[in-house]
Amino acid sequence: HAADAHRTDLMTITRFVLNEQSKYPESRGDFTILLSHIVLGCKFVCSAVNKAGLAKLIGLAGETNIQGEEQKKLDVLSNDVFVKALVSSGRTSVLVSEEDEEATFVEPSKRGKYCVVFDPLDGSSNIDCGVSIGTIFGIYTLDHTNEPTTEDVLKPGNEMVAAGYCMYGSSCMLVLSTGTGVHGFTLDPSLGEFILTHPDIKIPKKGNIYSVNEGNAQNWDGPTTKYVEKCKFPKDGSPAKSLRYVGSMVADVHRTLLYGGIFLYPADKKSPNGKLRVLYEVFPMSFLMEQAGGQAFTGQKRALDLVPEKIHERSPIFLGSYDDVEEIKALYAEA
Ligand code: AHM
Ligand code: MG
Repeated sequence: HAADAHRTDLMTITRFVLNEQSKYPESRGDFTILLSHIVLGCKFVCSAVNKAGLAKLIGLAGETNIQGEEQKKLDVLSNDVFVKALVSSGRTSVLVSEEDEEATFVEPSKRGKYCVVFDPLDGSSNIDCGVSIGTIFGIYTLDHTNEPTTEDVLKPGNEMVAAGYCMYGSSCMLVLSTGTGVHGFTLDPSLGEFILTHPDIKIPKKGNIYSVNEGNAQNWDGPTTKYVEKCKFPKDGSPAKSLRYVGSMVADVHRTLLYGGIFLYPADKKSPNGKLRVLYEVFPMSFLMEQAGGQAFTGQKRALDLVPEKIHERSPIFLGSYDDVEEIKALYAEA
């Protein structure tokens, strides 16, 4: 039976990536090794998040991170685990983490051909109440043998070779794209393996959910204000959209990917570049959205065409179903 084959012929994430790589005869398995270290980090964070209440891991570590926010213990722990896992993979040269002001340059003996940008634990305001949080990552290749610099990651998102996120929610899910569609893997805790459960995710062409922090509405610009007004009071006879906003980018984007709709973190008068960071929030999510058939727009251009000048740069972002993003693009075009 098909169902039985499913239960006994397990497509783990490693097997999946090895299959993909075998299409490239020159590949030596470096990416698979890198990914297995990212997966290890995700499993560790998943287990730490699940134990957080019990183990009293929750609480302030007494430090603030570079964005001036209070840093929770789990953030520090997750960052340490990812940095160490990535360095020890022997496949990375430059790391950029939301939690570290400066990029990490891997010592020469441990260097490899990839650069990884990541937010080890995004959605920190949700940690203390047990709401879904996640890890976001993007991967570039190093295209030279000179001393690595931040220039190696200050590249447009369309040059990423892979991107993904892991959501620590009601189940632990890793969603990955290596540029050949988007695939979702669910952690089977009894096996400790991510199993392919959502092959080739395609976002619905149009959705009926919008997701935004409406508390910022008084500071929005014209096009964003008009768009949200349209969601609530459509004039063309279509039904009003539902509002869903977790405040955890991974959870809000994951829902958008599966159910369709649009996620917005626009510019506002107080934050002219929005809140979300280009390298490790906007780019990976935009990469996934495009790979799933959706779009990602900054208010000015295709998000993946941005060229960041600083590693912690921010950008407004509108991403989701193709038709829904098309509408916001039209509003910006006529503004
Ligand atoms: P963080 O990196 O401090 O966790 O902030 C990022 C989070 C995103 O997960 C989420 O989309 C956004 O901040 C929510 O921001 P706001 O509370 O302003 O709506
Ligand atoms: Mg974060």
